[in-house]
Amino acid sequence: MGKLVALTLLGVGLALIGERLLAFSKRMNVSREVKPVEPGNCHIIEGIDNGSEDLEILPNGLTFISSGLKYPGIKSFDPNNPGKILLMNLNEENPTVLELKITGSNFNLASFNPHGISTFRDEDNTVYLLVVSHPDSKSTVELFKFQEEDKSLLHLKTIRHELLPNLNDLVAVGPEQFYATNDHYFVDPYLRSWEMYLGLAWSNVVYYSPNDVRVVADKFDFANGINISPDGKYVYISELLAHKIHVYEKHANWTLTPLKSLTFNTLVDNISVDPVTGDVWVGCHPNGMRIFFHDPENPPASEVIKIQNILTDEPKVTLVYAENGTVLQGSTVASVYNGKLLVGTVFHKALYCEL
Ligand SMILES: *[C@@H]1O[C@H](CO)[C@@H](O)[C@H](O)[C@H]1NC(C)=O
Ligand SMILES: *[C@@H]1O[C@H](CO)[C@@H](O)[C@H](O)[C@H]1NC(C)=O
Ligand SMILES: *[C@@H]1O[C@H](CO)[C@@H](O)[C@H](O)[C@H]1NC(C)=O
Ligand SMILES: CC(=O)N[C@H]1CO[C@H](CO)[C@@H](O)[C@@H]1O
Ligand SMILES: CC(=O)N[C@H]1CO[C@H](CO)[C@@H](O)[C@@H]1O
Repeated sequence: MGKLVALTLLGVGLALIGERLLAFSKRMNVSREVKPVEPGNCHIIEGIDNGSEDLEILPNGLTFISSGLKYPGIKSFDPNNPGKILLMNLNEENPTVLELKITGSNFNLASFNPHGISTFRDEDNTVYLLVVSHPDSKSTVELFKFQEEDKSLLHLKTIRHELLPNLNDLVAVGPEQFYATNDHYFVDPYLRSWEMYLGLAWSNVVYYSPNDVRVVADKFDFANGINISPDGKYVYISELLAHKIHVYEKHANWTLTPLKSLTFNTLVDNISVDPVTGDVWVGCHPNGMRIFFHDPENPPASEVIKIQNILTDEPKVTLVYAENGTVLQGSTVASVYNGKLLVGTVFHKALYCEL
């Protein structure tokens, strides 16, 4: 009898693991090939080889790019140097990149590991840059003031909180106020891998301000990019391994209520919103396995989608760029300014296109 129970339990256990592994390959979308699509004149931007994980374009065309991410399980071509914030001016005819100097007495540059970024502009036009960083595998939000005169970032503050253990991206709603995604629940690298394999969907979104911090949305299968509509009324969240973009309504008390979700045939990563049209641009991974398990012979492809009229009953989805990884590996983010498109990647190069 005991043996029968043990065998039954073993069978059930194996079936469950089999089911989870099958589900894992679907969540990773392991077998889709990519047919090339190009919007027009595209070229690789010189001076970016080691990632352009997140980028944000200011209304005046100045662009911040985070580069050099080191993240568990993800490739880095430059594992021994700290990350950087790069600056580009999209009004230039052939925009070039420049590394921003970082100043501030309490900031440890050697462990700077920038990930998601967001800007906030106050009434005096001061530009604050908020950067998710992973010093020593931890999660912080670093607050900087952008000083355009000498192209530098003055470090003002490091924000840490127990509700911000595994940060990925953030969207600023004030200099010291933001919504942020935690892409995992477990901090321990071993447990976090199992969390991903099993699809526990314990990742969440947190609202942060100096005197009020709370979880405002949860149960995501890897909450990734986050952004806000130009009128500030809606928050968009990408759920990477569920292939979904969620639209939430934002209330005056900062709570979020779910409005709708769109499902895609690709892993949706970082989100940017066109400040003029409200269109949503998403950097995507058609094959998640190639992002998490890098093989130079089979590099991860890149895809960019544009979503128009996301709030209506019939949003229009366009595949704007697709490439199998020969040119651009692992696109994470895409953003537009004045007929120009920038596409960033987790650990590879960055692309500039004239639309
Ligand atoms: C990327 O990293 C490699 C390895 O450290 C380095 O040789 C190269 O100069 C870096 N490229 C850029 C543009 O920073
Ligand atoms: C926040 O505002 C919404 C909409 O007005 C309301 O439904 C909700 O109960 C409020 N929540 C809290 C915690 O105050
Ligand atoms: C990617 O596409 C290029 C050009 O279309 C082709 O030459 C190359 O073989 C493809 N690579 C892979 C890995 O499919
Ligand atoms: C800002 C942001 O969401 N960055 C994410 C972009 O995509 C990569 C790959 O999934 C993530 O690791 C980043 O966190
Ligand atoms: C090949 C594959 O598994 N494709 C799936 C990717 O994800 C979308 C959305 O969940 C599915 O519709 C595809 O079948």
